[in-house]
Amino acid sequence: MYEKLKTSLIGAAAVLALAGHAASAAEWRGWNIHVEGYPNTVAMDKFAELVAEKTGGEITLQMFHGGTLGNQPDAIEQVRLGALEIGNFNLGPIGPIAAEANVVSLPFIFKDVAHMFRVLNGEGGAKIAEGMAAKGLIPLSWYDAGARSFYNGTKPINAPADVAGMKVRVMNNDLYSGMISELGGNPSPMAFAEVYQALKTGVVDGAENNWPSYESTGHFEVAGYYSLSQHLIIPECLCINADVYNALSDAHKAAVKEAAVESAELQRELWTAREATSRKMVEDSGVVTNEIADKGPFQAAMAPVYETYLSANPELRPLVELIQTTN
Ligand code: GTR
Repeated sequence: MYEKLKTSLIGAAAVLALAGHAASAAEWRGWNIHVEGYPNTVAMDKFAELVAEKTGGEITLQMFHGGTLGNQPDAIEQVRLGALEIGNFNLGPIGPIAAEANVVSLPFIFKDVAHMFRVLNGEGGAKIAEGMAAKGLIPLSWYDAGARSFYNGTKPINAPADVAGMKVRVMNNDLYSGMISELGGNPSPMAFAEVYQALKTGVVDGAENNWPSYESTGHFEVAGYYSLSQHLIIPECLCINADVYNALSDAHKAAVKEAAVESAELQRELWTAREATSRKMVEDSGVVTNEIADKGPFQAAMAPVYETYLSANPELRPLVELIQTTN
């Protein structure tokens, strides 16, 4: 009897000690897909530094860059489930989980990056954040990911007919597969890390991304025609597991939020500079860039993509309209 009591007391003490430890010092792990020196990588490291500083070391974050903890769709699940606490995610692969967040993946929905940030900073952003939070992911701040354009290894793209018959890699999201199909191409959803090899060996003919990712991945070496379609302007989040965030004290919540906002400010500054240097770098190395004089036919071809999204989510029509009417 006494022995039993002693054992359970020791057990209880251990539990209390562990709980005390967890409350006084949390160690988080964060996921990022990008390489060293990429704006997001630098900004996530800054976030980690600021979190430690602003919480007096009570919360520390170890960042894992370069997608070493797995591909993006898997990492999103890990953060939702709490196996990881933090991630820098593109909203593209979040869309299939949270329909509100998928609105940003409708091709040509944003006029430009400034329009996207005006939406995110208003009612539209609140609605998107709410949809994500309901799925276990809280966006603490928004990162810039510029505009995505098509690239391939054979020719400049000027009209949808140039995409016809092309096998094009897309991120995992049916809206992107629909987008390529409507242009007459064959969509090939694939993880980011596999795209270089797929382009090189001809498993796909082309892909689409912003200047910094086109450059940092080396895709420009194996797909030398970059055509400025700018069909997608997708924001990224600095996201946290909802339960982890909701369990924080008010002071820690504020510290983490502030750190995320400062990290995003840095990311956007670095992003603007990197877009220019990446473009210059690839053009200097021989990439052929072309503007698309008339994007109208690309936009017109997207009507069925919008219809599919809206018929699956009729309650989100006001959100689409809000974005389209935001100046
Ligand atoms: C990049 C983005 C990554 C990832 C990648 C992709 O621009 O920053 O998070 O989404 O594109 O195409 O998979």
